[in-house]
Amino acid sequence: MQKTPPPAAQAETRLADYTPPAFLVDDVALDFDINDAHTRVASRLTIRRNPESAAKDAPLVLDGQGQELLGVTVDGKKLSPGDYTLTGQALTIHAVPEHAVVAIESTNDPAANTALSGLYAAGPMLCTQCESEGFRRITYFPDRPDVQSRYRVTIHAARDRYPVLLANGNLIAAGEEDGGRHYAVWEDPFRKPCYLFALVAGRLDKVADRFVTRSGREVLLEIYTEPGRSSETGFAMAALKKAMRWDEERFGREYDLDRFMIVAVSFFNFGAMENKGLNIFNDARVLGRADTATDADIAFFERVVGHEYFHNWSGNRVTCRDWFQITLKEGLTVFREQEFVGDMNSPSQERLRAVATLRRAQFPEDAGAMAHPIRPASYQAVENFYTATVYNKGSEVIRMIQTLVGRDGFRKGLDLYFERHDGHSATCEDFVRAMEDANGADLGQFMRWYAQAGTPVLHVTSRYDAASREYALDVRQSCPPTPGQPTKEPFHMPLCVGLLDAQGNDMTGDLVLEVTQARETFVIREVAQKPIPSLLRGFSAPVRLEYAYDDSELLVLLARDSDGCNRWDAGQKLFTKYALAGEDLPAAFLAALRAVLLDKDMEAGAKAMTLTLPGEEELGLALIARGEQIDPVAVYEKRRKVVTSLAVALADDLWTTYRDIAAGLDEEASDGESRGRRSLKNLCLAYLHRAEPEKVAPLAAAAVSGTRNMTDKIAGLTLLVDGDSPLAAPALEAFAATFAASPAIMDKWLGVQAAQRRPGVLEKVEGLTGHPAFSLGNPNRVAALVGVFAANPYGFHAPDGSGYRFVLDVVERLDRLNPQAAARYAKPFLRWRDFDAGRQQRMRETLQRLAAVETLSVNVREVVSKALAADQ
Ligand code: B3K
Ligand code: ZN
Repeated sequence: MQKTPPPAAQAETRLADYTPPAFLVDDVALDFDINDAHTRVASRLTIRRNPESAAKDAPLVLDGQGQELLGVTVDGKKLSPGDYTLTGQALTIHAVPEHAVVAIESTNDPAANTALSGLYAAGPMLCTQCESEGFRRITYFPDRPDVQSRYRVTIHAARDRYPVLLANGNLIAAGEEDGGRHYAVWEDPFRKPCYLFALVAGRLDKVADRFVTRSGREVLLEIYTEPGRSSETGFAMAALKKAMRWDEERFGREYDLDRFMIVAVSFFNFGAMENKGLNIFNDARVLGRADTATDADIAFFERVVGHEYFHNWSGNRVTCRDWFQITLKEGLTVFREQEFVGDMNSPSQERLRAVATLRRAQFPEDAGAMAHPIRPASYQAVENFYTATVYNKGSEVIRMIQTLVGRDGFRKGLDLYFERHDGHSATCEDFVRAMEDANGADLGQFMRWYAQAGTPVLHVTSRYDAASREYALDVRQSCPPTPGQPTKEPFHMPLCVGLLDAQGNDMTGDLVLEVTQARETFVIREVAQKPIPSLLRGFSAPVRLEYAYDDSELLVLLARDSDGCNRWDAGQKLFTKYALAGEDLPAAFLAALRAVLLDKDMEAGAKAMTLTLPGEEELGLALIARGEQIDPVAVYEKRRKVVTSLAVALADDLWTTYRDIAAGLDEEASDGESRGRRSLKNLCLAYLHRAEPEKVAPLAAAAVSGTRNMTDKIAGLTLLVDGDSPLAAPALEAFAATFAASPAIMDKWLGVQAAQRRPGVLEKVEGLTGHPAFSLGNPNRVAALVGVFAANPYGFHAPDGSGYRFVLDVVERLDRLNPQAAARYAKPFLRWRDFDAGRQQRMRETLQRLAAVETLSVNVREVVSKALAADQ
């Protein structure tokens, strides 16, 4: 028996260095023997040399980490130590024939696997997570997505402890074994890369349903949960059926196995995973009812269930050649998910949400020390690159292609892509080529979106000539430097515009201008009067738009633009301007906001979004765009001042709206429309709390104790805590007493306290790290407390640096358990250069202290070293 040494430090892996695998694996037979102390894995790999590899004599290199190797045979012959080399990273077998059967036995210890990558214990059950590189922690294997194999998986375990045994594909045999044990055999008929492998074993509850595909095949749908939670699966099951139907109707994609399973687990590093036929979900993203989850959680169930289901085509049937191509599946799948959520609810609101998310989460990445294109050129830890850039900006890039080739052309291109690459590993070039070939389009310059980082800026000016009735838009594009990319070439992008007359009537409809040059002029003819331009309609490109609107033009856009995005954005621009100037809102803007609030035709959810100010993150970016530095506490106070001025001015209408909605809203209802109405109701209450805190606090307390609706409870608790009301402590106590046994609900309780915008919040959060509801070993608990704290200017950005030290101490401790999760909390430091001098210094000092820790994981080391790198 050989014990493997720990992994050594890793260098940059580069896209340019890609070479095809030396060996392919056609068939994989895995046998898992689950025992209390460890799991024994016997694997049998049918391999052959890859004809496409130039390395004709290369040895067989199998990735492997965190296991003990028990033995290896090649074609039945046992290898002796001289036949192979074993390191902490790989098993290399020196002489292997063209075709061979390699059999390997190893053991691993799921209970000790705190990294939650590979096979691990998630509370009472065992489950797997393999993307990106977790399969190598289960067995020795060429762990790369361009190796695709057929899998047959046998699982043996004690029946009482592990009555349910699941793996990908179809169940082909099951039965009893001696000693109270049993087994199950699963076979997946589709070739797949190993990152889509999954296994689950445990005592699980189940709900089942069925779906008949458009070609008439019946599919068994199952959702598994920890005991006692199956009554919280209703939204997910409904969403799954809707997603299956929608993908048939919108994109002609049908499900391909007889069974589709979802398992909800309570220890998971992110939202969910699209393993073939066996999706594994973070329970916070799939389980809940109106009395156990908030509306925001519930909205996510449909989104994430759809997203993972859509991966069955965009990701699984056609997968990625290498991990630089993550956006090939993720950008495309986010795009599909957004289209789905829009069609199921409100397309315009979904678009606003997507744009707001991009600005809040992705624009800051583009401005930070790890800015990367949607397809990065290199990485140290690939897990650090599952980012808003790869996902959300990636989705915007797909959307731009749809705008450029049209909706029908996009469908043709997507069909061609699936037809050409089904069953294979593809690249971003393959995707774009299919779009070009199906449409006779030239997307050569467009490919720069895949290679250049940074948020481009469109500087637009306009000229109207009354005599010739011509309107000219002068468009200049630029893109700020990002690490390793001091200069950028111009992007090809669709600029969607409309022209409004002085009253706000649409004069032109949507015009799509194709911007390709650093500077160019577009002339629009037959324009009857000097228009107000509605620029970047639908947010047609992921850029920052600069146009010198005056306030009166923005008020017309806010009141009348037929484009929902620009109506909303006009309000956002005005809010930003007044907030940063530290001014009260002028009467005309308040009147426009009142009109929105009272509009009879506008959906409540859209009203809530229009009446919500840009967040602190976005206001900070607006300061950077002006060449200033950020004092996050000052930004928060400025934002708060505008909130208060709105609340005071519109108090009567806010009360009326609040009462009207409260009177008619069913506390059990969580459909899209009810969620929108509830969000407007609670927004009104939050505003009113600024204007009349004494009047609102009792209402907030009543919501915490008097309703069963979790959204309202949390909204109430948030107001009490934020206002430091005397009612806060008893409400927190009562809440904790009621929900102590529900960790997912207690996460919200932790989060409310970590979000308190008041000096001294750190002390509370430090205290809560000792509360039984908190645990460093569970990513959801850490996100609820530390993640929320890291976004709180009063805590994280406390001027004495105490917030920075707290977060990096957590990073250091968490890194020893779970490097992927730890790296996430180092990322807020990537933008230390954007803050005022005092904060810059403290952030840098804290980073340097962490950099001195020798045992850092590759994941955290990459973030820290890139944050401190000099080439910015
Ligand atoms: N593909 C997974 C994400 C994997 C993250 C690995 N660190 C879930 C998703 O995007 O659908
Ligand atoms: Zn995904």
